[in-house]
This record gives sequence, structure tokens and C-alpha cells, in this order.
Amino acid sequence: LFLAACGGSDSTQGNGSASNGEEVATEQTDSKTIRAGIGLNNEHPQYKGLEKFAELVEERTDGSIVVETYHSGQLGDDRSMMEALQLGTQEVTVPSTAPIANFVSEFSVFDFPFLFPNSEVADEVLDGEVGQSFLDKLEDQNLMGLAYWENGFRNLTNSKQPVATQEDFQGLTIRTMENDLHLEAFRALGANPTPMAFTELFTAMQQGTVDGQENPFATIYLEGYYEVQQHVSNTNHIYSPFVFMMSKSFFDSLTEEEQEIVSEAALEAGAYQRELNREANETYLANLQEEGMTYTEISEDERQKMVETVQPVIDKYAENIGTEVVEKVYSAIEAAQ
Ligand code: TK8
Repeated sequence: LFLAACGGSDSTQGNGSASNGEEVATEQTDSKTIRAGIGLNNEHPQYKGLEKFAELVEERTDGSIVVETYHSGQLGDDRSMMEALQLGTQEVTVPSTAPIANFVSEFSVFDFPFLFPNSEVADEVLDGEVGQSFLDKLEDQNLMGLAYWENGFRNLTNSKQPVATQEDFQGLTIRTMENDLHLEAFRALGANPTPMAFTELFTAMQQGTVDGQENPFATIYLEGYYEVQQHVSNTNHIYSPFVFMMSKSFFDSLTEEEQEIVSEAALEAGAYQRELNREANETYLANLQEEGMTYTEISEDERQKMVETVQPVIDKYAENIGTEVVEKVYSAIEAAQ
């Protein structure tokens, strides 16, 4: 909606500047522009990753590709940005896998609660053959999945009560991502889930439309949720991968060399982003407590009860997705351990 108004990003690199007069302007007609947008703000490791991508691409293409970076949903939310990529009105976005499942339903498997035991296993599965086979499915949707980045393990916050057990979910109105599996898992746990775009979340918490939400510690801290949320628990209930994706029509319009450069840069920037993200998620729980949030640890016993509670939901989705595909993911996880 406010795409045009909010446009300029502080990290737009200099190739677009026409201050040197006509000569530069003539050169520019040949340069291609990537508008890359994300939902999180410019403090988040996701944005640092995007800046790294911009830097690598501009350096390696000698400015024949210019990357403009946009954060905080300036270009829209995850779903609308993916639609813009399909239409060719935006070139890059980095959504969580949950909203991607609305385009390619199989992606829900990565959002199975308690699927990945840790980030390293997730890396191996996502960066391997199985992960690639999912990225390939995006092409039919006019989307090119170039790399997996990391959002991370999701943790519950709310404004009402400490959550230590499954019973404590009872009655809490929780914003979830726009994904049916997330919705059903939270319903199974006893919460009252309500799906909403990320860009509307802060206001919803501020106005009390929802009691809580779930996101990795980095997001909770860097988006300032401690201002509107009192309690945080390490539920670690779902690992959210990000997918770095490009409009396929744009990708197809690039030269082979440019295609290699953007593909490689998406991976390299992703490695950098994951590293920063893990540091951030380790650090920021302490900051949340300093900001006055109460931290409640989920015991292994209680987490195990949650695992059992959501199992029927997982079974249902496994069947919908197809047992063969799901089994491949499970075996890759096993092999990575
Ligand atoms: C940012 C989203 C966000 C995700 C969510 O665009 O919606 O809660 O975790 O970080 O992808």
C-alpha cells in the first residue's frame, strides 16, 4: 500500500545516483534493478543478510545489477511480496516457509512442530538434496528459491500469564502466521489462534486484539515486543526457515553469468545471515529479561507433552502432503544426526 511513499532504503547502493551527469545516466540504462524486501526491520540479521547480498551482487556484476533493500514490510508482507515476485513487480523477498505453504503446500513439512532438533541439522537437511527438491517446486509458481536462510526456533510471548505447561496456553489469543498447520497446532494446544500478517502484529498486541505471538528471540527483542508483552517461554515449538527467493521471470531475464552471481550471493549472504542470527538468538533472551519480561522455562517433561498433543495434527498434514515426501525429510533429519 505505502510502497511508493516509503520507498527509499538507507542501504540502497550508489549505482543509481545520476549526480555525474549524462555519461553515467547512459550507462545506467543497461543496469538491472533488484528490489529486495523483507518484513523484519533493519536491525535484524535478516536485513544484514540482505545488505550482504546487495554488496556481493553489486561488486561482482560491476554494478550491472543494482540492489535496493527494503525492510519492515515497506514493500508488503510475506504473502503480498511473493505475489509481487510472481507478477514481476518485485524481484526478491525472503519469507518464512509457513506463508510459502499457501503457494506450495508441501512446504508445511518444515513447519511441523518439534521437527528439527537443532539449527545444524536443519542446515544439513535444507542445504542438501531434500531442501533443493522443495526449492524446485517453487518454479511452477514463477518463483526461484535460491537459498535457505534462518528465521529460527519460535518462542511464545504473551501479556497475560507465565506459560510453563500446556495448560497455560488455555484461553490465550495467539497470533499465528498465515498457515493452517500453525493454526491447528495452536488450537490443539488449547490456545485461541488467529492468523495475521506480520506487519499487523505489533499494533494487534498493543491494542490487545491478541494476547500473544510466537517468534524467535531476535525478532521479539529487535521488534520491541517487550513493550507490549510481559511473559516469554522457551517453547522452541517450531523451527522457521527463511527462503531467499527471486521472481522467476526476472531470474530468466538475467545472463547466465548474472544468474550464477545472484545464486552464489544468496548462498553466501545466507551463511553470513545464519551466523549473525544464531548469535542474536543466544544473546537476546537476556536483553528481554533486562527489559522487564518474565522468563519461564519449559521443562523437558512439559515439552514432551506438547509433542504428543500436536502429533495428530502432524499426522494429518503428513498424509495431506504425501507420506513419501515426508519420509524423505525424516530420513534426512536422521542421517544428519
Ligand atoms: C517477517 C516474517 C516473520 C515471521 C512471522 O516477514 O510472520 O511471524 O516469523 O518474521 O517472516
